[in-house]
Amino acid sequence: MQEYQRKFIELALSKGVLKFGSFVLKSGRTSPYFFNAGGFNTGEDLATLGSCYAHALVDAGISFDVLFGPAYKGIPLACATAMALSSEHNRNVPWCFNRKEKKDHGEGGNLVGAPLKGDILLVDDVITAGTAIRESEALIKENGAHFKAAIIALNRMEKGKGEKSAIAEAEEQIGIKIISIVTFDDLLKYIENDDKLKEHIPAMLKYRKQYGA
Ligand code: OMP
Repeated sequence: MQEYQRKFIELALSKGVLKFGSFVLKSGRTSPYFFNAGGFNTGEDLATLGSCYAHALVDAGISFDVLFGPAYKGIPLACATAMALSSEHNRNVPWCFNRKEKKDHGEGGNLVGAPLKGDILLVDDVITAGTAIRESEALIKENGAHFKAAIIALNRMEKGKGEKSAIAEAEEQIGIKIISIVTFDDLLKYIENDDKLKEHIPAMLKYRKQYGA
């Protein structure tokens, strides 16, 4: 595991973003863990988070023209990533976001920031069934841009509608590459080496057996 991945998991645990217990997901599955990105709620959290997204992006070696943060949760994530790419990797990339409600005065439209043009990289927190990402796909297409890739914080590595992972299904159907800061397996590796968290391993393994892809 890379240093930024360890740092990310530690921040998520210390902020209660990553919790163990019993949680009903949007899919109806009952999961032994939950990731709530909204808990990264201070300036320092956001700076660390942006740095982790930027590291993962640079590691993946993906080229793109514009970072896109889908409303609402993706907005601070794309902003923090753009700032970290500039301050830590000397890459000054344009970024933009959408608003959910259309504005008919002032500058109009539902996009704010840089023009949504060229190869788009979407920044978001989690993809489970891929519902949210498909809405962004439509918006990107409407604007004549090319949806190239997405980066998320956590890849839960779960089955989608069939036997393949939801991520693989979304990658195939939308024709994009999806990368993540950490995966379910990274998380498992981390908790295996943590005396306090070890107790959650059986439930995590059981869940992976049932829903893992
Ligand atoms: P999709 O739009 O189906 O891809 O699901 C993404 C959503 O799952 C997120 O926006 C959350 O509402 C929710 N979610 C989490 O945020 N964290 C998790 O660990 C699991 C879920 C989930 O419900 O699957």
